[in-house]
Amino acid sequence: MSKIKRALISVSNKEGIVEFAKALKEFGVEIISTGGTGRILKDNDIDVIDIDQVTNFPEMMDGRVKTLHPAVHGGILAVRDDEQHLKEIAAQDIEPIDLVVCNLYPFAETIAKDDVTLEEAIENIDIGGPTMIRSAAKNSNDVAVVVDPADYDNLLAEMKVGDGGLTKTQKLKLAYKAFHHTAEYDQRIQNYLGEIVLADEKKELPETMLARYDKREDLRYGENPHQKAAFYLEDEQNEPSISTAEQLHGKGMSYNNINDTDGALELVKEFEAKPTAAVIKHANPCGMATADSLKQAFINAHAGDPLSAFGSIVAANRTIDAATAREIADQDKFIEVVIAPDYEPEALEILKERSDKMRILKTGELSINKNKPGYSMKKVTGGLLVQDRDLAQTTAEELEVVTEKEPTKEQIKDLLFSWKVVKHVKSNAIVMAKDEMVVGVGAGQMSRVDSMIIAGRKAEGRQEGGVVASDAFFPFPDAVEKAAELGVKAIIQPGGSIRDDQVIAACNKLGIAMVFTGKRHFRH
Ligand code: 93A
Repeated sequence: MSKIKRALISVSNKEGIVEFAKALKEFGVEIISTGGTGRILKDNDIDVIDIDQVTNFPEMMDGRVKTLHPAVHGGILAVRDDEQHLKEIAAQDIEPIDLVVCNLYPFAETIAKDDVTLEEAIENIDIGGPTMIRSAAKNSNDVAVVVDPADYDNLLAEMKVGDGGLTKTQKLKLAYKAFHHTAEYDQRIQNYLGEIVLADEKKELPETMLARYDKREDLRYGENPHQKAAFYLEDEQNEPSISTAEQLHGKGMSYNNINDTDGALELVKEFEAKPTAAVIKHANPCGMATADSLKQAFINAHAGDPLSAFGSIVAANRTIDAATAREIADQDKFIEVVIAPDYEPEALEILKERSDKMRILKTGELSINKNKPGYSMKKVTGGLLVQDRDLAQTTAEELEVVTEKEPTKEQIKDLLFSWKVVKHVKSNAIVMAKDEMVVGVGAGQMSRVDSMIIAGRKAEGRQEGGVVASDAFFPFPDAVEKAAELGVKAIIQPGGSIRDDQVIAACNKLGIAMVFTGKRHFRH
Protein backbone atom coordinates (compact mmCIF):
# COMPACT_ATOMS: atom_id res chain seq x y z
CA MET A 1 0.00 0.00 0.00
CA SER A 2 1.72 3.17 -1.15
CA LYS A 3 1.24 6.56 0.45
CA ILE A 4 -0.84 9.29 -1.11
CA LYS A 5 1.73 11.96 -1.99
CA ARG A 6 -0.03 14.25 -4.43
CA ALA A 7 -3.70 15.16 -4.65
CA LEU A 8 -5.65 17.16 -7.20
CA ILE A 9 -8.60 19.00 -5.73
CA SER A 10 -11.20 20.57 -8.03
CA VAL A 11 -14.63 20.93 -6.52
CA SER A 12 -17.77 22.92 -7.25
CA ASN A 13 -19.41 21.95 -3.99
CA LYS A 14 -16.85 23.35 -1.59
CA GLU A 15 -18.52 21.93 1.51
CA GLY A 16 -15.95 20.52 3.95
CA ILE A 17 -13.07 21.02 1.52
CA VAL A 18 -10.97 23.31 3.76
CA GLU A 19 -10.98 20.86 6.69
CA PHE A 20 -10.31 17.95 4.35
CA ALA A 21 -7.39 19.70 2.63
CA LYS A 22 -5.90 20.68 6.00
CA ALA A 23 -6.09 17.05 7.13
CA LEU A 24 -4.42 15.92 3.89
CA LYS A 25 -1.64 18.41 4.55
CA GLU A 26 -1.09 16.78 7.95
CA PHE A 27 -0.44 13.53 6.09
CA GLY A 28 2.17 15.45 4.09
CA VAL A 29 0.12 15.41 0.89
CA GLU A 30 0.96 17.99 -1.77
CA ILE A 31 -2.17 19.68 -3.17
CA ILE A 32 -2.82 20.85 -6.72
CA SER A 33 -6.03 22.77 -7.32
CA THR A 34 -8.05 24.61 -9.94
CA GLY A 35 -8.85 28.35 -9.75
CA GLY A 36 -11.88 28.70 -7.49
CA THR A 37 -10.94 25.80 -5.25
CA GLY A 38 -7.38 27.12 -4.94
CA ARG A 39 -8.62 30.55 -3.88
CA ILE A 40 -10.65 29.13 -1.00
CA LEU A 41 -7.78 26.93 0.16
CA LYS A 42 -5.25 29.76 -0.01
CA ASP A 43 -7.64 32.06 1.88
CA ASN A 44 -7.52 29.45 4.61
CA ASP A 45 -3.71 29.38 4.67
CA ILE A 46 -3.36 26.09 2.86
CA ASP A 47 -0.43 25.83 0.46
CA VAL A 48 -1.51 24.78 -3.02
CA ILE A 49 0.06 24.40 -6.44
CA ASP A 50 -2.04 26.11 -9.11
CA ILE A 51 -3.12 23.86 -11.96
CA ASP A 52 -1.45 26.08 -14.57
CA GLN A 53 1.91 25.41 -12.92
CA VAL A 54 1.32 21.70 -13.53
CA THR A 55 0.07 22.05 -17.10
CA ASN A 56 2.26 25.02 -18.05
CA PHE A 57 -0.85 26.24 -19.72
CA PRO A 58 -3.30 28.90 -18.55
CA GLU A 59 -6.88 27.98 -17.66
CA MET A 60 -8.68 28.88 -20.88
CA MET A 61 -12.09 30.04 -22.09
CA ASP A 62 -13.64 30.85 -18.70
CA GLY A 63 -12.36 27.54 -17.34
CA ARG A 64 -13.74 25.32 -20.12
CA VAL A 65 -10.21 23.95 -20.44
CA LYS A 66 -8.31 23.79 -17.17
CA THR A 67 -7.48 20.19 -16.28
CA LEU A 68 -7.86 18.65 -19.74
CA HIS A 69 -4.13 18.18 -20.26
CA PRO A 70 -1.66 15.26 -20.55
CA ALA A 71 0.23 16.58 -17.50
CA VAL A 72 -2.90 15.91 -15.47
CA HIS A 73 -4.15 12.74 -17.13
CA GLY A 74 -0.68 11.25 -17.54
CA GLY A 75 -0.16 11.77 -13.82
CA ILE A 76 -3.46 10.07 -13.01
CA LEU A 77 -3.44 7.24 -15.55
CA ALA A 78 0.18 6.03 -15.23
CA VAL A 79 0.34 2.48 -13.89
CA ARG A 80 2.77 2.66 -10.99
CA ASP A 81 4.36 -0.76 -11.43
CA ASP A 82 4.71 -0.36 -15.19
CA GLU A 83 8.26 0.85 -15.77
CA GLN A 84 7.52 1.97 -19.29
CA HIS A 85 4.65 4.17 -18.06
CA LEU A 86 6.86 5.73 -15.39
CA LYS A 87 9.63 6.34 -17.91
CA GLU A 88 7.22 7.96 -20.33
CA ILE A 89 5.79 10.40 -17.77
CA ALA A 90 9.23 11.18 -16.37
CA ALA A 91 10.41 12.08 -19.88
CA GLN A 92 7.67 14.73 -19.97
CA ASP A 93 8.30 15.94 -16.40
CA ILE A 94 4.91 14.64 -15.32
CA GLU A 95 4.52 13.68 -11.68
CA PRO A 96 2.04 11.01 -10.54
CA ILE A 97 -1.24 12.12 -8.92
CA ASP A 98 -2.48 9.67 -6.28
CA LEU A 99 -5.76 11.22 -5.23
CA VAL A 100 -8.46 13.07 -7.20
CA VAL A 101 -11.01 15.02 -5.20
CA CYS A 102 -13.65 16.29 -7.56
CA ASN A 103 -17.33 17.04 -7.71
CA LEU A 104 -19.02 18.45 -10.75
CA TYR A 105 -20.57 21.67 -12.05
CA PRO A 106 -24.05 21.84 -10.53
CA PHE A 107 -26.03 20.75 -13.59
CA ALA A 108 -29.06 19.45 -11.66
CA GLU A 109 -29.31 22.60 -9.56
CA THR A 110 -28.95 24.79 -12.66
CA ILE A 111 -31.75 23.15 -14.63
CA ALA A 112 -33.99 23.15 -11.55
CA LYS A 113 -34.09 26.96 -11.73
CA ASP A 114 -37.30 28.39 -13.20
CA ASP A 115 -35.67 30.76 -15.66
CA VAL A 116 -32.76 28.62 -16.86
CA THR A 117 -31.69 29.06 -20.49
CA LEU A 118 -30.30 26.30 -22.69
CA GLU A 119 -26.96 28.18 -22.85
CA GLU A 120 -26.73 28.33 -19.08
CA ALA A 121 -27.56 24.63 -18.77
CA ILE A 122 -24.93 23.73 -21.36
CA GLU A 123 -22.29 25.88 -19.67
CA ASN A 124 -22.94 23.82 -16.56
CA ILE A 125 -22.12 20.55 -18.26
CA ASP A 126 -18.82 19.58 -16.69
CA ILE A 127 -16.34 17.97 -19.09
CA GLY A 128 -12.98 18.16 -17.32
CA GLY A 129 -14.36 16.94 -13.98
CA PRO A 130 -15.92 13.69 -15.22
CA THR A 131 -12.81 13.08 -17.32
CA MET A 132 -10.58 13.29 -14.24
CA ILE A 133 -12.97 11.22 -12.17
CA ARG A 134 -13.10 8.52 -14.83
CA SER A 135 -9.31 8.52 -15.29
CA ALA A 136 -8.77 8.09 -11.57
CA ALA A 137 -11.50 5.44 -11.30
CA LYS A 138 -10.01 3.50 -14.21
CA ASN A 139 -6.63 3.52 -12.48
CA SER A 140 -8.08 2.63 -9.09
CA ASN A 141 -5.26 0.18 -8.48
CA ASP A 142 -3.05 3.19 -7.87
CA VAL A 143 -5.30 6.22 -7.52
CA ALA A 144 -8.10 7.11 -5.13
CA VAL A 145 -11.06 9.24 -6.26
CA VAL A 146 -13.55 11.02 -4.02
CA VAL A 147 -16.72 12.54 -5.46
CA ASP A 148 -18.82 12.98 -2.35
CA PRO A 149 -17.97 15.36 0.52
CA ALA A 150 -19.72 12.87 2.82
CA ASP A 151 -16.81 10.48 2.19
CA TYR A 152 -13.99 12.82 3.30
CA ASP A 153 -14.00 11.79 6.97
CA ASN A 154 -14.10 8.11 6.19
CA LEU A 155 -11.24 8.46 3.72
CA LEU A 156 -9.10 10.24 6.31
CA ALA A 157 -9.86 7.51 8.84
CA GLU A 158 -8.82 4.85 6.32
CA MET A 159 -5.63 6.77 5.48
CA LYS A 160 -4.81 6.89 9.17
CA VAL A 161 -5.13 3.14 9.48
CA GLY A 162 -3.21 2.68 6.23
CA ASP A 163 -0.35 4.95 7.28
CA GLY A 164 -1.23 7.56 4.66
CA GLY A 165 -2.36 5.08 1.99
CA LEU A 166 -5.46 3.14 1.01
CA THR A 167 -5.98 -0.51 0.10
CA LYS A 168 -6.92 -1.58 -3.43
CA THR A 169 -10.33 -2.68 -2.20
CA GLN A 170 -10.97 0.71 -0.67
CA LYS A 171 -9.92 2.40 -3.90
CA LEU A 172 -12.05 0.07 -6.02
CA LYS A 173 -15.07 0.91 -3.90
CA LEU A 174 -14.41 4.61 -4.50
CA ALA A 175 -14.08 3.89 -8.23
CA TYR A 176 -17.47 2.18 -8.24
CA LYS A 177 -19.01 5.19 -6.59
CA ALA A 178 -17.23 7.50 -9.04
CA PHE A 179 -18.61 5.77 -12.13
CA HIS A 180 -22.06 5.78 -10.58
CA HIS A 181 -21.69 9.53 -10.05
CA THR A 182 -20.65 10.28 -13.65
CA ALA A 183 -23.27 7.92 -15.13
CA GLU A 184 -26.00 9.62 -13.16
CA TYR A 185 -24.66 13.03 -14.17
CA ASP A 186 -24.76 12.10 -17.86
CA GLN A 187 -28.23 10.61 -17.47
CA ARG A 188 -29.50 13.94 -16.14
CA ILE A 189 -28.03 15.74 -19.15
CA GLN A 190 -29.59 13.23 -21.52
CA ASN A 191 -33.03 13.59 -19.87
CA TYR A 192 -32.84 17.37 -19.98
CA LEU A 193 -31.87 17.52 -23.65
CA GLY A 194 -34.40 14.78 -24.44
CA GLU A 195 -37.20 16.91 -23.10
CA ILE A 196 -36.16 19.80 -25.33
CA VAL A 197 -35.88 17.59 -28.40
CA LEU A 198 -39.28 16.00 -27.74
CA ALA A 199 -40.84 19.43 -27.30
CA ASP A 200 -39.64 20.26 -30.81
CA GLU A 201 -41.15 17.08 -32.25
CA LYS A 202 -44.45 17.95 -30.66
CA LYS A 203 -44.75 20.88 -33.00
CA GLU A 204 -45.10 18.38 -35.83
CA LEU A 205 -48.52 17.16 -34.70
CA PRO A 206 -51.16 17.83 -37.36
CA GLU A 207 -53.18 21.04 -37.41
CA THR A 208 -56.50 19.20 -37.45
CA MET A 209 -57.50 15.85 -36.00
CA LEU A 210 -61.25 15.27 -36.00
CA ALA A 211 -61.80 15.41 -39.75
CA ARG A 212 -60.19 11.99 -39.99
CA TYR A 213 -63.01 10.11 -38.22
CA ASP A 214 -66.23 8.60 -39.59
CA LYS A 215 -69.04 7.11 -37.54
CA ARG A 216 -69.13 3.33 -37.77
CA GLU A 217 -72.08 2.68 -35.47
CA ASP A 218 -74.19 4.11 -32.71
CA LEU A 219 -73.70 2.26 -29.47
CA ARG A 220 -76.54 1.42 -27.05
CA TYR A 221 -75.07 3.88 -24.58
CA GLY A 222 -71.73 5.17 -23.29
CA GLU A 223 -69.82 4.37 -20.13
CA ASN A 224 -73.17 4.77 -18.31
CA PRO A 225 -76.73 4.24 -19.58
CA HIS A 226 -77.58 7.95 -19.45
CA GLN A 227 -74.78 8.79 -21.92
CA LYS A 228 -75.31 8.55 -25.72
CA ALA A 229 -72.39 7.02 -27.58
CA ALA A 230 -71.05 5.99 -30.97
CA PHE A 231 -67.90 4.35 -32.39
CA TYR A 232 -65.97 6.42 -34.96
CA LEU A 233 -63.18 4.99 -37.10
CA GLU A 234 -60.14 6.66 -38.58
CA ASP A 235 -60.42 6.77 -42.36
CA GLU A 236 -57.10 4.98 -42.72
CA GLN A 237 -56.72 1.61 -40.99
CA ASN A 238 -53.25 0.13 -41.25
CA GLU A 239 -52.79 -2.33 -38.40
CA PRO A 240 -54.85 -5.09 -36.73
CA SER A 241 -56.83 -3.43 -33.93
CA ILE A 242 -60.16 -3.26 -32.16
CA SER A 243 -61.27 -1.06 -35.07
CA THR A 244 -60.49 -3.62 -37.78
CA ALA A 245 -61.50 -6.76 -35.87
CA GLU A 246 -64.34 -8.84 -37.28
CA GLN A 247 -67.05 -9.98 -34.85
CA LEU A 248 -67.87 -13.66 -35.42
CA HIS A 249 -70.42 -14.21 -32.67
CA GLY A 250 -72.30 -12.76 -29.70
CA LYS A 251 -74.13 -9.63 -28.62
CA GLY A 252 -73.18 -6.19 -29.96
CA MET A 253 -70.09 -4.60 -28.44
CA SER A 254 -70.79 -1.96 -25.83
CA TYR A 255 -68.78 1.21 -25.28
CA ASN A 256 -66.98 -0.38 -22.31
CA ASN A 257 -66.41 -3.63 -24.23
CA ILE A 258 -64.70 -1.74 -27.03
CA ASN A 259 -62.53 0.22 -24.63
CA ASP A 260 -61.54 -2.85 -22.59
CA THR A 261 -60.98 -5.06 -25.64
CA ASP A 262 -58.70 -2.41 -27.12
CA GLY A 263 -56.65 -2.53 -23.90
CA ALA A 264 -56.53 -6.34 -23.97
CA LEU A 265 -55.48 -6.54 -27.61
CA GLU A 266 -52.83 -3.81 -27.41
CA LEU A 267 -51.30 -5.62 -24.44
CA VAL A 268 -50.95 -9.01 -26.18
CA LYS A 269 -49.58 -7.24 -29.26
CA GLU A 270 -46.50 -6.46 -27.15
CA PHE A 271 -45.66 -10.17 -27.11
CA GLU A 272 -44.54 -12.01 -30.21
CA ALA A 273 -42.13 -14.73 -29.18
CA LYS A 274 -44.44 -16.97 -27.14
CA PRO A 275 -48.16 -17.75 -26.83
CA THR A 276 -49.65 -15.05 -24.62
CA ALA A 277 -53.03 -14.37 -23.03
CA ALA A 278 -54.37 -11.34 -21.18
CA VAL A 279 -57.43 -10.96 -18.98
CA ILE A 280 -58.71 -7.40 -18.72
CA LYS A 281 -61.20 -5.66 -16.47
CA HIS A 282 -61.99 -1.96 -16.67
CA ALA A 283 -59.15 -1.50 -19.13
CA ASN A 284 -56.54 -2.84 -16.69
CA PRO A 285 -54.99 -6.30 -16.89
CA CYS A 286 -55.89 -8.47 -13.90
CA GLY A 287 -54.08 -11.47 -15.37
CA MET A 288 -51.49 -11.99 -18.05
CA ALA A 289 -49.07 -14.77 -18.94
CA THR A 290 -46.86 -16.19 -21.61
CA ALA A 291 -46.23 -19.94 -21.79
CA ASP A 292 -45.22 -22.69 -24.20
CA SER A 293 -48.86 -23.34 -25.14
CA LEU A 294 -51.74 -20.89 -25.46
CA LYS A 295 -53.85 -23.10 -23.19
CA GLN A 296 -51.27 -22.78 -20.41
CA ALA A 297 -50.91 -19.05 -21.01
CA PHE A 298 -54.66 -18.61 -20.62
CA ILE A 299 -54.83 -20.83 -17.50
CA ASN A 300 -52.01 -18.78 -15.90
CA ALA A 301 -53.52 -15.48 -16.97
CA HIS A 302 -56.92 -16.36 -15.54
CA ALA A 303 -55.35 -17.70 -12.34
CA GLY A 304 -53.62 -14.33 -11.85
CA ASP A 305 -56.78 -12.92 -10.26
CA PRO A 306 -59.77 -15.26 -10.79
CA LEU A 307 -62.02 -13.05 -8.67
CA SER A 308 -61.53 -9.99 -10.88
CA ALA A 309 -61.65 -12.13 -14.04
CA PHE A 310 -65.43 -12.49 -13.64
CA GLY A 311 -66.96 -10.62 -16.58
CA SER A 312 -63.58 -10.01 -18.20
CA ILE A 313 -62.20 -9.59 -21.69
CA VAL A 314 -59.68 -12.18 -22.92
CA ALA A 315 -57.12 -11.50 -25.64
CA ALA A 316 -54.66 -13.96 -27.17
CA ASN A 317 -51.76 -13.44 -29.60
CA ARG A 318 -52.17 -16.84 -31.30
CA THR A 319 -54.99 -18.72 -33.06
CA ILE A 320 -57.26 -20.20 -30.41
CA ASP A 321 -57.17 -23.99 -30.49
CA ALA A 322 -59.76 -26.40 -29.09
CA ALA A 323 -57.85 -27.04 -25.86
CA THR A 324 -57.67 -23.31 -25.09
CA ALA A 325 -61.31 -22.80 -26.13
CA ARG A 326 -62.40 -25.48 -23.65
CA GLU A 327 -60.65 -23.61 -20.84
CA ILE A 328 -62.24 -20.29 -21.84
CA ALA A 329 -65.69 -21.93 -22.14
CA ASP A 330 -65.41 -23.47 -18.67
CA GLN A 331 -68.79 -23.02 -16.93
CA ASP A 332 -67.18 -21.57 -13.78
CA LYS A 333 -65.70 -18.69 -15.75
CA PHE A 334 -67.61 -15.73 -17.12
CA ILE A 335 -65.93 -14.03 -20.02
CA GLU A 336 -67.62 -11.23 -21.96
CA VAL A 337 -65.35 -10.92 -24.98
CA VAL A 338 -62.66 -13.06 -26.63
CA ILE A 339 -60.34 -11.52 -29.19
CA ALA A 340 -57.62 -13.40 -31.06
CA PRO A 341 -55.91 -13.49 -34.46
CA ASP A 342 -58.07 -16.50 -35.46
CA TYR A 343 -59.88 -19.63 -34.24
CA GLU A 344 -59.57 -23.28 -35.21
CA PRO A 345 -63.04 -24.42 -36.43
CA GLU A 346 -63.53 -26.74 -33.45
CA ALA A 347 -62.48 -23.98 -31.03
CA LEU A 348 -65.01 -21.58 -32.54
CA GLU A 349 -67.79 -24.16 -32.12
CA ILE A 350 -66.86 -24.72 -28.46
CA LEU A 351 -66.92 -20.98 -27.75
CA LYS A 352 -70.18 -20.38 -29.64
CA GLU A 353 -71.86 -23.18 -27.71
CA ARG A 354 -70.81 -21.70 -24.39
CA SER A 355 -73.16 -18.74 -24.77
CA ASP A 356 -75.17 -16.79 -27.34
CA LYS A 357 -73.92 -13.64 -25.72
CA MET A 358 -70.13 -14.07 -25.51
CA ARG A 359 -68.61 -11.80 -28.13
CA ILE A 360 -65.96 -13.47 -30.32
CA LEU A 361 -63.66 -11.22 -32.37
CA LYS A 362 -61.01 -12.06 -34.94
CA THR A 363 -58.17 -9.69 -35.83
CA GLY A 364 -55.99 -11.55 -38.31
CA GLU A 365 -52.26 -11.98 -37.73
CA LEU A 366 -50.71 -9.72 -35.07
CA SER A 367 -47.17 -8.39 -34.87
CA ILE A 368 -45.45 -5.56 -33.05
CA ASN A 369 -43.96 -4.63 -36.41
CA LYS A 370 -47.43 -3.94 -37.69
CA ASN A 371 -47.97 -1.24 -35.05
CA LYS A 372 -48.02 2.08 -36.85
CA PRO A 373 -46.95 5.33 -35.28
CA GLY A 374 -49.99 7.43 -34.59
CA TYR A 375 -51.64 9.49 -31.91
CA SER A 376 -53.48 8.90 -28.72
CA MET A 377 -56.04 11.46 -27.71
CA LYS A 378 -57.82 12.39 -24.58
CA LYS A 379 -60.79 14.66 -24.41
CA VAL A 380 -60.74 17.38 -21.80
CA THR A 381 -63.59 19.79 -21.29
CA GLY A 382 -63.52 22.16 -24.22
CA GLY A 383 -60.39 20.66 -25.80
CA LEU A 384 -58.46 17.64 -26.98
CA LEU A 385 -55.09 16.45 -25.73
CA VAL A 386 -53.07 14.77 -28.45
CA GLN A 387 -49.81 12.86 -28.13
CA ASP A 388 -47.79 10.23 -29.97
CA ARG A 389 -48.81 6.66 -29.20
CA ASP A 390 -46.59 5.12 -26.55
CA LEU A 391 -44.84 2.55 -28.73
CA ALA A 392 -41.56 2.62 -26.79
CA GLN A 393 -39.94 -0.80 -26.38
CA THR A 394 -37.17 -1.76 -23.96
CA THR A 395 -34.56 -4.45 -24.60
CA ALA A 396 -32.33 -6.33 -22.15
CA GLU A 397 -29.30 -4.37 -23.45
CA GLU A 398 -30.91 -1.07 -22.51
CA LEU A 399 -31.37 -2.00 -18.85
CA GLU A 400 -29.02 -0.30 -16.41
CA VAL A 401 -28.31 -2.31 -13.28
CA VAL A 402 -28.03 0.20 -10.42
CA THR A 403 -27.69 -2.10 -7.41
CA GLU A 404 -24.88 -4.22 -6.01
CA LYS A 405 -26.99 -7.28 -6.84
CA GLU A 406 -27.28 -8.13 -10.52
CA PRO A 407 -30.55 -9.66 -11.68
CA THR A 408 -30.31 -13.30 -12.78
CA LYS A 409 -31.15 -14.34 -16.36
CA GLU A 410 -34.53 -15.63 -15.21
CA GLN A 411 -35.21 -12.38 -13.39
CA ILE A 412 -34.33 -10.34 -16.47
CA LYS A 413 -36.88 -12.33 -18.43
CA ASP A 414 -39.53 -11.58 -15.80
CA LEU A 415 -38.44 -7.95 -15.51
CA LEU A 416 -38.89 -7.38 -19.25
CA PHE A 417 -42.19 -9.29 -19.18
CA SER A 418 -43.58 -7.21 -16.32
CA TRP A 419 -42.28 -3.99 -17.91
CA LYS A 420 -44.34 -4.69 -21.05
CA VAL A 421 -47.39 -5.32 -18.89
CA VAL A 422 -47.00 -2.26 -16.67
CA LYS A 423 -47.11 -0.01 -19.75
CA HIS A 424 -50.77 -1.06 -20.12
CA VAL A 425 -51.81 -0.50 -16.51
CA LYS A 426 -53.31 2.79 -15.31
CA SER A 427 -50.92 4.89 -13.20
CA ASN A 428 -49.71 4.62 -10.52
CA ALA A 429 -49.03 1.12 -11.80
CA ILE A 430 -47.30 -1.77 -10.09
CA VAL A 431 -47.07 -5.25 -11.62
CA MET A 432 -45.78 -8.28 -9.74
CA ALA A 433 -44.74 -11.24 -11.83
CA LYS A 434 -43.08 -14.60 -11.53
CA ASP A 435 -42.24 -17.15 -14.21
CA GLU A 436 -43.75 -14.92 -16.92
CA MET A 437 -47.09 -14.78 -15.14
CA VAL A 438 -48.67 -11.73 -13.54
CA VAL A 439 -49.45 -12.53 -9.92
CA GLY A 440 -50.54 -9.11 -8.69
CA VAL A 441 -51.46 -5.70 -10.10
CA GLY A 442 -51.90 -2.40 -8.32
CA ALA A 443 -53.53 0.14 -10.67
CA GLY A 444 -54.79 3.68 -10.70
CA GLN A 445 -53.74 4.60 -7.17
CA MET A 446 -52.72 8.11 -6.25
CA SER A 447 -49.68 6.87 -4.33
CA ARG A 448 -47.21 4.30 -5.55
CA VAL A 449 -46.88 2.56 -2.21
CA ASP A 450 -50.64 1.91 -2.21
CA SER A 451 -50.35 0.26 -5.63
CA MET A 452 -47.57 -1.92 -4.19
CA ILE A 453 -49.73 -2.90 -1.23
CA ILE A 454 -52.68 -3.77 -3.48
CA ALA A 455 -50.50 -5.79 -5.87
CA GLY A 456 -49.10 -7.67 -2.88
CA ARG A 457 -52.58 -8.42 -1.57
CA LYS A 458 -53.65 -9.74 -4.98
CA ALA A 459 -50.51 -11.87 -5.27
CA GLU A 460 -51.29 -13.71 -2.03
CA GLY A 461 -47.72 -14.88 -1.50
CA ARG A 462 -47.08 -15.88 -5.11
CA GLN A 463 -44.78 -12.85 -5.51
CA GLU A 464 -42.14 -14.46 -3.26
CA GLY A 465 -38.90 -14.63 -5.22
CA GLY A 466 -40.57 -12.73 -8.06
CA VAL A 467 -40.19 -9.30 -9.64
CA VAL A 468 -41.92 -5.93 -9.65
CA ALA A 469 -42.35 -3.37 -12.43
CA SER A 470 -43.19 0.24 -11.63
CA ASP A 471 -44.41 2.48 -14.48
CA ALA A 472 -42.63 5.56 -13.08
CA PHE A 473 -39.87 6.26 -10.58
CA PHE A 474 -40.19 5.70 -6.84
CA PRO A 475 -40.40 9.10 -5.15
CA PHE A 476 -39.48 7.51 -1.80
CA PRO A 477 -37.97 4.19 -0.71
CA ASP A 478 -41.22 3.14 1.03
CA ALA A 479 -42.69 1.09 -1.84
CA VAL A 480 -39.35 -0.70 -2.31
CA GLU A 481 -39.26 -1.56 1.38
CA LYS A 482 -42.80 -2.91 1.04
CA ALA A 483 -41.74 -5.04 -1.96
CA ALA A 484 -38.83 -6.46 0.04
CA GLU A 485 -41.15 -7.28 2.91
CA LEU A 486 -43.27 -9.20 0.40
CA GLY A 487 -40.26 -11.25 -0.75
CA VAL A 488 -39.74 -9.56 -4.14
CA LYS A 489 -36.17 -10.01 -5.43
CA ALA A 490 -35.84 -7.70 -8.44
CA ILE A 491 -37.39 -4.41 -9.56
CA ILE A 492 -37.60 -2.60 -12.90
CA GLN A 493 -38.40 1.10 -13.02
CA PRO A 494 -37.43 4.18 -15.05
CA GLY A 495 -35.25 5.89 -12.41
CA GLY A 496 -34.81 9.65 -12.39
CA SER A 497 -36.10 10.59 -8.95
CA ILE A 498 -34.07 13.06 -6.88
CA ARG A 499 -34.17 10.34 -4.22
CA ASP A 500 -32.85 7.55 -6.49
CA ASP A 501 -29.87 7.28 -4.14
CA GLN A 502 -32.13 6.48 -1.21
CA VAL A 503 -34.14 4.00 -3.28
CA ILE A 504 -30.96 2.22 -4.46
CA ALA A 505 -29.53 2.22 -0.94
CA ALA A 506 -32.74 0.57 0.31
CA CYS A 507 -32.41 -2.12 -2.39
CA ASN A 508 -28.76 -2.73 -1.48
CA LYS A 509 -29.67 -3.05 2.17
CA LEU A 510 -32.57 -5.39 1.44
CA GLY A 511 -30.75 -7.56 -1.14
CA ILE A 512 -32.89 -6.53 -4.11
CA ALA A 513 -31.60 -6.18 -7.68
CA MET A 514 -32.85 -3.04 -9.45
CA VAL A 515 -32.66 -2.00 -13.08
CA PHE A 516 -33.45 1.38 -14.65
CA THR A 517 -35.08 1.67 -18.08
CA GLY A 518 -34.58 5.43 -18.49
CA LYS A 519 -38.13 5.83 -19.79
CA ARG A 520 -41.45 5.80 -18.04
CA HIS A 521 -44.89 4.55 -19.08
CA PHE A 522 -47.53 6.74 -17.47
CA ARG A 523 -51.05 5.85 -18.62
CA HIS A 524 -54.14 7.62 -17.39
O1 93A B 1 -15.10 23.40 -17.72
S1 93A B 1 -14.68 22.06 -17.48
O2 93A B 1 -15.45 21.06 -18.10
N1 93A B 1 -13.15 21.87 -17.98
C1 93A B 1 -12.12 21.46 -17.22
O3 93A B 1 -11.01 21.27 -17.75
C2 93A B 1 -12.34 21.22 -15.81
N2 93A B 1 -11.50 20.82 -14.83
C3 93A B 1 -12.18 20.80 -13.68
N3 93A B 1 -14.69 21.82 -15.88
C4 93A B 1 -13.60 21.44 -15.21
N4 93A B 1 -13.46 21.18 -13.88
C5 93A B 1 -14.52 21.37 -12.88
O4 93A B 1 -14.33 22.65 -12.29
C6 93A B 1 -14.54 20.43 -11.73
O5 93A B 1 -15.32 19.26 -12.00
C7 93A B 1 -15.15 21.25 -10.60
O6 93A B 1 -16.54 21.06 -10.53
C8 93A B 1 -14.88 22.70 -10.98
C9 93A B 1 -13.96 23.35 -10.01
O7 93A B 1 -13.55 24.59 -10.51
P1 93A B 1 -12.94 25.71 -9.53
O8 93A B 1 -11.89 25.07 -8.73
O9 93A B 1 -12.40 26.79 -10.46
O10 93A B 1 -14.09 26.22 -8.68
